[in-house]
Parts: sequence; structure tokens; C-alpha cells
Amino acid sequence: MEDTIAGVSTAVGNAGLAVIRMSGEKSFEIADKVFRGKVSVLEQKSHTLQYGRIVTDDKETIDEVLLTKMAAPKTYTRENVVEINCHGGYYVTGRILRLLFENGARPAEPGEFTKRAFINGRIDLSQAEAVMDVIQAKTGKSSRAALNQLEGKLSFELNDIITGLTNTLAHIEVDLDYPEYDHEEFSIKKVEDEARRAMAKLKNLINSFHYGKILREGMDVVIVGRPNTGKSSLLNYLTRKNRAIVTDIPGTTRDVIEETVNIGGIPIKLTDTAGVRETRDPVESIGVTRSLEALKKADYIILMLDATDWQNPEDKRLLELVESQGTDYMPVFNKMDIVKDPERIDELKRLNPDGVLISITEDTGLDVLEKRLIDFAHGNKMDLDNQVLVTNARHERQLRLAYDTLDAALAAAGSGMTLDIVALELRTALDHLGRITGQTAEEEIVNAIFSRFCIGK
Ligand SMILES: Nc1nc2c(ncn2[C@@H]2O[C@H](COP(=O)(O)OP(=O)(O)OP(=O)(O)O)[C@@H](O)[C@H]2O)c(=O)[nH]1
Ligand SMILES: [Mg+2]
Repeated sequence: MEDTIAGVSTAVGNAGLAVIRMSGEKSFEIADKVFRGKVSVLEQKSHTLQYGRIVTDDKETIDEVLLTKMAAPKTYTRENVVEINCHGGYYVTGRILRLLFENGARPAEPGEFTKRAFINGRIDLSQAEAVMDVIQAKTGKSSRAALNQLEGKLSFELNDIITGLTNTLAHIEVDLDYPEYDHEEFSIKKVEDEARRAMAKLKNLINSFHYGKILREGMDVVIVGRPNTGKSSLLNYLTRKNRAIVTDIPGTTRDVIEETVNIGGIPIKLTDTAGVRETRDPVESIGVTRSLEALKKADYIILMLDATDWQNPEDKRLLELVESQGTDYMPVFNKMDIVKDPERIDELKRLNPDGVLISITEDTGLDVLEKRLIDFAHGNKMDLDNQVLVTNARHERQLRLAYDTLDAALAAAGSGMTLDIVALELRTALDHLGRITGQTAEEEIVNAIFSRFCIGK
């Protein structure tokens, strides 16, 4: 924390520009040694930018740059920060960086700038984690969820719960210290009210994780079915690309094909698989094995059926297989354009009330199919876009632990346990919540989180 650190914040490789960032006590001093501009860096006003050159000790110019000076505490790290906009590319950025190191900076570790922002109290741990999520967001909605967390919406919710519980705990502690004012019954009531209030809020956050996780990590959707039912055609339709080979020969797809699509703002990892059937062809047979493996990792399954032949016994077996996975799925009946007889259509609908009827060739029913995917992602909640979402599995785990601990506190209070036992449970619940914001997070956890960052962030 005492050192001044420097790193390249932009992506490595040929580019128009690159940004080199430096943070720490000696940032201005070090920058001043290598920068020649109209005024010295030490005299430059804070939060301004100036044009100049980076020069070596031997007066060799390395690059023309723009230098931004930002004095603590109104900076990303809350320390003195210098940013140098130079030309992109390996050579120039490498030379400038080395020059900074020679003059007293040291290489920044992955995520170290953000870690300093956390340690210096500008953001909490959940906000720091959101920084990476913003960088890695796959769709507009994913990015919105990450930005909300970065702006502190989750922290705000958590702090509200934390404050309520802390006040209750303080109340109990007064009671324990001054037993002569015997308010125990009143305290138990207060604990119960507060625990219930906190649990309701926690439940809401925990429930948002199904959707939050999908926005952050994407949703794995696997298309399975017999050969020739139109699985690859569906992948091509949804990706709007001719990604997979489509022919009328059953057994066309031999390998697992994955593509990412954005459906209604939800990042979906779509997997097309080889048609499942008994086969003697060794290559196809490996494909079938891979299809069955792909099923296991699915968050959601699209079971493709041929509407002209949907009572095929092989489909029954496939359906059983899909149901045995315990994963949510939708049966999709394709090639409805060929089915003309209204009676047969009625029967199909009657016997398969959950089925989605489509024709890829004629583009019918596919809007219903997409809507089903979106509905699954939302879970049973509709308006999630304005809610604070939990997107991170680490957070969800701690929220559940806090919830369970409060449940135990309620049980203890209800069964006439003494106040000190109840206080213990409340403290444990607070510890769990503090691990999300970072107040009580162990150093190893904090280090592990920042080690996943990129250098220069
Ligand atoms: N009539 C009609 N034909 C379709 C429709 N969708 C796909 N097909 C045709 O069905 C045939 C098989 O399509 P594919 O997408 O290759 O089927 P698949 O399920 O990937 O087949 P495999 O890879 O062999 O398992 C092709 O000739 C498609 O043109 C549809 O909605 N209506
Ligand atoms: Mg195929």
C-alpha cells in the first residue's frame, strides 16, 4: 500500500492509444522526472491534462503524450494518480512503463488499483467485484445489473439490513449489561421484528439470484432431439447466422456446436447437438454421446420434436431422458407448416399443452419460443429490471447463511433462550453480510477476488 504502482490499463497489442496508470504517494514526483511539458507535473493543476513528451535520462524522446494529474482524495484509488495517454503498441508502452519503474514505481498486480479503492474505503467489496462484471458484461442488461452494483445499490440494501441488526444488537447488549432494568420481553419482541424484517429483505435478494446469475454468467440452453427435427435450423435462426450445416440427411450434425446469442437482453449460450438415435456409425455414435453429456450442463433444454411424427417411440425415450435430468425444458414441435389437418393440430395441442408449435421455414411460433426462454430466465418474477439483483454466487451464499442464522435467532428467541444466545446469532448473521461488503472478509478471500482482475484495473 505504501508503494507507487504503475500498469497499462488498456488492452495489450496494436492500438491507436494506450493508457498507463500510476497511483501512490510518489506518482507526481516520478511522473515529473520523465515528463517534459509546458509546466512541471508538480506545478500542474490537479484534475487537468497537459500535452508533453516522455523523455529518458539521456534526453531521448520516447513518445508524445497527454498527461492527466489527479490529486488525492478525489481519484479512483483515493491516492495521487497520474494517467499517461500514449501511442498504443508493445514498444512505446513497454518503454514508458520501464522508465516509471526505473524511477521508483513498481508493477501493479492484477486488480491492485481497484483493491486500493476498496482498502481506502472509496468502494466496498461488492462494488469492487462489480468492476470486473462491468468489463465482462455480455449484454446491455448484464451491464446494467453490474453498474447498479458498482454504483452501490446492493451495498445500500445490505447496509440497511446491517444497520437494523446492529441497532438491535446494541439494544440487547444494553439489556445484558444492565439486567436491573429488566426489559427482556421487550427486547425479544424487538429482535423478532427486526429479524423478520431483515429476512424478508434477504429473501428478496436471494430470489433475484436466479436471474442475476443468468445476466452475469449467461444461460446454458441445449437443443436436443432426434436427427432431422430441425435443431441446427433453430440454432441458425436464433443466431441469425449460417453457423451449423443443415441438410435433409438425418445425422448431419456430428459435434456439439456452441454460439452465444442475446435474446431480450439475456446472454444465452446456445448448444446444438447431434441428433440422438441408435447408430452403428462410429463418428455419429461419439456425437450422440456428446449430446447426452451436453444435456448435463444445461440450465434449460429445448426438446426438438418433429410435428409430422411426434408419436415416435424414440421421442418417448428422449422425453424420459430429459425429464430424468431434472432440468427445466420446453417441448418444441417443428415443421408445423407441413401439418395441415386441423384435427391433428388440435390433438397435438390437447396432448401437449406445454408444447411450443413452430415452423422455422415459415417463421411462425418462434416469438413464443423466445418468450419462453426469457420467462424462464426471469423465474416467476416479472419486473426484475428495476430491482437490485444479486449476480454473484459468493454473495448469494453469504445471504443464505445470514438468512439461516436469523432463522435460528428467531427460533432461539421463540423457545425462551437467553438474550446472550440470541445476540450471538445476530452477530454471526452480521458477519456473513459483512463478508459481502468486505467489512468482515478474510484477507485470503479479498486477495482471491482481486487476483481474478486484469492488470491495470
Ligand atoms: N418443412 C420444414 N422443414 C424444416 C423446418 N425446419 C427445418 N427443416 C428441414 O429439416 C431438415 C433437417 O434440419 P436440420 O436443422 O439439419 O435438423 P437437425 O435436427 O439439426 O438434424 P441432425 O443434425 O441430423 O440431428 C432440413 O432439410 C431443414 O431444411 C421447418 O420448420 N419446416
Ligand atoms: Mg443438426
